[in-house]
Amino acid sequence: MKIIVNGKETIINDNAKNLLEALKEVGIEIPNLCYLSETSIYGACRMCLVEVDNQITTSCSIKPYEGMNVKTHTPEIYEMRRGILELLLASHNRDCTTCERNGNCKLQKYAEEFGIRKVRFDKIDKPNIIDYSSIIIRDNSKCILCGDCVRVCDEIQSIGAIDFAFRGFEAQVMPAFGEELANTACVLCGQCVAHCPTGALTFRNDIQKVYKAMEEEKFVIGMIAPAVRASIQEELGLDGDVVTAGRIVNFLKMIGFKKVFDVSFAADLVAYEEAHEFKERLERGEKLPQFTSCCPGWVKFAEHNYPELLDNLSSVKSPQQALGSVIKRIYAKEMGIDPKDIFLVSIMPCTAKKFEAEREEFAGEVDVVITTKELSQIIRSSGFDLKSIPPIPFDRPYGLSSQAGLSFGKTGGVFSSVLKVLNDEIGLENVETKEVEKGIRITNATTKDGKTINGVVVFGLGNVRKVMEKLNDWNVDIVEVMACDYGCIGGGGQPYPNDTEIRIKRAKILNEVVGIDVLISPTENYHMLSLYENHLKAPLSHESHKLLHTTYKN
Ligand code: HC1
Ligand code: SF4
Repeated sequence: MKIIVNGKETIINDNAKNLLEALKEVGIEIPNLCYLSETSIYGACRMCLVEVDNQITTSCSIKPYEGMNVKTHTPEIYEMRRGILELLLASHNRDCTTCERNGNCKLQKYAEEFGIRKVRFDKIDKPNIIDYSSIIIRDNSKCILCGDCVRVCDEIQSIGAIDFAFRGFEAQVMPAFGEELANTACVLCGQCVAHCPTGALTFRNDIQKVYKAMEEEKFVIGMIAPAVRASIQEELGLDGDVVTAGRIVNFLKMIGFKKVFDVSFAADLVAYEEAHEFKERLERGEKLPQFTSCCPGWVKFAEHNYPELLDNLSSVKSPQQALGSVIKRIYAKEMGIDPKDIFLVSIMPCTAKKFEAEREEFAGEVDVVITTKELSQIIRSSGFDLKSIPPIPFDRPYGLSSQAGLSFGKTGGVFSSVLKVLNDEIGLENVETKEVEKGIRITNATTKDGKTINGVVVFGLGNVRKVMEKLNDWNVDIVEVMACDYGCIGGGGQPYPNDTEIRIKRAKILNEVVGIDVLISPTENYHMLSLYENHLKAPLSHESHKLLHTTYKN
């Protein structure tokens, strides 16, 4: 479609959702604070004002039409945007230097870009009440009422843990009845944090615990999740290939970590164990469909919403907890170290992993979880230039992984790894996948002896509710659930921005990283097989149950 943009004929995408997106595609980024491509349009911030056929209107809420005459940056619009920013800043806690979002806050960025040095309006101090009840921290004095968190939590995650309360100057975002977040159905997915444009929603920063452990001369071990290597370069200016992980391994060693292992190793282990669990359930015809259980946001969601299905969750621990268990109970013994002297630092893209490590079922396995963002803070504050640190391999034996293990970091990775193991062990034919809608995929396969397996891969907890309605119709045997859109690469602990566009880019990077690995299937991971030979005996053995399995209670 042809439109006029700032006096120039411009061809835009006919299918663009709105003018704001159409303009972005032709290289004009319209400022906005409340627009999310994934949710309904709210139109609250008014920053995306443009002039269309001589009328000022919001570009997020108007559909492009043939021949429309658009002006994006007139002096009038510029002044209006400045005015909006000043009004927002007048009622905003401007303690920027000590804010978790210092340096990557959208409001701060616009204040700089629009050259705002003085706010004309009187300062309105909002009550500075901070909710520290969970790992997701809410500070209403930094909230600009854009509603991004409310829409993500409700429309994408179908949880509605937070909403608007009160009116006018009193308006706030909070859980119902002023409850603390810890007492709500929040699953700690961090998607509200990922989409908050300011520091109103952040997550607990645990960096100091790492330094304290080093100071106390603990045997500090790091383990890096698959998805971290697809995003850390966004903050560090690196290329984002597999070398990134090797440089991080070397960096962590240089600052005092004794060993650095790969969570993808444990992903192989989990896929292997989970495939055997599924095979057994299939043979017995019980506890089907089997749901994956590596995503702690999903596990918490199931506990709140589908307690009757908890037995259907795979009893295999997540790779984070499985590796924690192996390190504290097997590695410590082999190395002659008291497990109490080991301090295990898990580096994750996910905020809910902090919660998972603190669940009482997993006590003592992982000592602290830091996110990709926190790792980047450690690297940046150290002054090291990661580009000049040569990559070194992960430590053995828990540093070897297959393509399958690495692919856990994005949607579909766990399911395809389980399929790979099943294919190696019982043989699969006619594997076909189709996308039902964004976030829901169905795969059908047949075993060599003629049994059909129907699998579903789903991301986004709102989509999970839809799948639950279809379990019988689709005759589902196995389901992979990831709470965050596109899987762990979109986790709440990933760098900002953390939107669909960047998640698709991360998935591509992870694919490239995965492609470099020479081992294809978990069954080829010889260090994992040695772990069975020397300690676990066999999948689902008594030993592996003790170390690798758990139960989830309502
Ligand atoms: Fe994930 Fe997992 S894939 S849950 O996203 O199963 O966080 O990356 O580490 O435990 O391996 C996260 C990623 C991660 C676990 C694995
Ligand atoms: Fe909602 Fe997830 Fe934020 Fe909790 S962490 S409030 S569930 S979006």
